[in-house]
Amino acid sequence: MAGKVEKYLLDRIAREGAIHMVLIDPEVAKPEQAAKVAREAERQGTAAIMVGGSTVALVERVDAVVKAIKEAVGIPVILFPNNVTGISKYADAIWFMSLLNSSDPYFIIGAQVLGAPAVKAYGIEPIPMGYVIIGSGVTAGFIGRATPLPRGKPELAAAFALAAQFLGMRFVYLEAGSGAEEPVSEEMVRAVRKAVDIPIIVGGGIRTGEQARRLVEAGANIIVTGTVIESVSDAGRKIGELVSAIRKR
Ligand code: 1GP
Repeated sequence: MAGKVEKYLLDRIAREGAIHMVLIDPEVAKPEQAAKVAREAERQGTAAIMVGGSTVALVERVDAVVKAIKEAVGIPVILFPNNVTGISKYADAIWFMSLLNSSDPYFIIGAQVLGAPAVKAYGIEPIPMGYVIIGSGVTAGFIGRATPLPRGKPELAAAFALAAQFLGMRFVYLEAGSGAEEPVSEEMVRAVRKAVDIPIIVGGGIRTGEQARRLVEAGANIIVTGTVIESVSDAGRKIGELVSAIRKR
């Protein structure tokens, strides 16, 4: 059953066609910086803030960043966990995700089993999502022991996404890896769009409004950016560029 945050996302996707999310890595951003970026993001029309990173080891850091963001903005905070250490009780929701192309069962179902009782006890809304790593996969691919999908094989991504949908996952995430040189190809997004009805999340290596717009035109519903927001001096301006590029005109 879809919860409050999921309904909110679906509603915004239905109204706006595609939405933007900022990813904040609690190992990079201090709580006050995270709050500042989140405030700018909300002002520019970003739909939600995701908190997570491939190597998060201390839940205290996740807690501090999530708390600071919650105090600063009204848009939901969704956890994007690398492991059980990514679960903060202060978040609204969690991408309850399985790294479908991992070669290690821990990242497919092991961490999920360990984390599920905490998600329930804290009352965090789980949103089931299939996660697929493409290309080099950067740190996420290495840590998650992924066998990354070749960039030039859109039909493989389509088959993974279809399997995710058939397994009951309600979102699919095509991940090029944080800081990837290139985002997932438009051709791949188009093939996945043809194959599935569930919303498609695309992230990794997206740096410009133009790239985001093209991915949305190919069929992406949620565009996630992290690195580019960390690297520019005017985060508000960059977020504004991304949000306005993907809004339905
Ligand atoms: C990483 O897809 C996200 O998991 C965002 O990637 O940091 O490259 O924007 P970037």
